[in-house]
Amino acid sequence: MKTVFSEKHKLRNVKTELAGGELVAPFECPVRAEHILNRVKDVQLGDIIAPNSYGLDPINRIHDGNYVNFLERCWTEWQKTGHKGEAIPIVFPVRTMRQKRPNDIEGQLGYYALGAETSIGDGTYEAARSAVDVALTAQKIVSAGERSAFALCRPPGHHAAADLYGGYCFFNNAAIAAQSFLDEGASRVAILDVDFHHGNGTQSIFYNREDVLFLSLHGDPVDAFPHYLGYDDENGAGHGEGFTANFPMKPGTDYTDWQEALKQACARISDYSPDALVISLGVDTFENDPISFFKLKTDDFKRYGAVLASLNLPTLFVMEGGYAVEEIGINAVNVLTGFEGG
Ligand code: Q9C
Ligand code: ZN
Repeated sequence: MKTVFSEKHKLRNVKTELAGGELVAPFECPVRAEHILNRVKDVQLGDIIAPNSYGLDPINRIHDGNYVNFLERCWTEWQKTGHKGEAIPIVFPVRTMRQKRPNDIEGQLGYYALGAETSIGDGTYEAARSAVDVALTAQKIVSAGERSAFALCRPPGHHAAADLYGGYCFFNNAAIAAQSFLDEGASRVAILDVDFHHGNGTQSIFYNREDVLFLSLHGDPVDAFPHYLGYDDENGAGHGEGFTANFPMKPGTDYTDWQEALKQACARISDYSPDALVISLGVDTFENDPISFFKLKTDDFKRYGAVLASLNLPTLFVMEGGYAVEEIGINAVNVLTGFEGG
């Protein structure tokens, strides 16, 4: 399996994450990608290639133009105010407030953010753009006929909605790749999100559509981020009714219970008979992940890689979360080698 990787991920290197009432070192950090890349090399998964540039058109198929523009100028505008720290939203258009975008940058940050944990700094936009190119380059490898490809994206994408960033995500790499399959002629694409967190961005983007089946296995929103989406009664709406499926699971869930949900999700995917499968690959389901509560073990990642392969579909893996940095490489690549039967 080929891996697509960009050194530009390093440009996303903010110093702060608001967590537990403190500014801490971000869980979503550059060394994550380095460990995964090193493991890809160690197991000789396949060629490692740099991305091509696809510009803004595929991004604009998924994201709001004003939102993209906001991300591009956010850091510059924030610096102009004279603030010393990184850009962090503190006020949001919540219940009782108007959903109108204000002019000043503090107002715009809250308008476009789903939370306050994801600081924006120098290089954030460029890194996020490169992650999209990584996803699209890998997507084109699969649409050209290879069985699978690995988009080693960083920053991740599945929490990003059409006009929302947060949960360490800016552009929805998996959604943009899925849309590209369709734009190149696919009739149906399935997105299976196995990251510990609900893929709220991806779900919202495709919620009313029948040409993308979205399925997510995740920590129950009553207990876990992103807190306000991912319940099992969210099944899609309008033309998309029946084309979203959620499998929320409780704290302490181990592979025995998790793989039952995976089996149900796989049955739904087979019934849908998609032309391509996109896996939002987060390995924060790992037992030692510092911010999650599932109990998957290192070998379990290999096991479920094999289950994914049994779907027998052209498959694009898009890297999402995973914060047990020491083990992230072995866990992520175990899914890929498991998929390849190794
Ligand atoms: N104190 C992804 O896995 N909440 N995003 C962290 C830590 C945010 C996760 C709480 C988690 C975002 C792509
Ligand atoms: Zn996650």
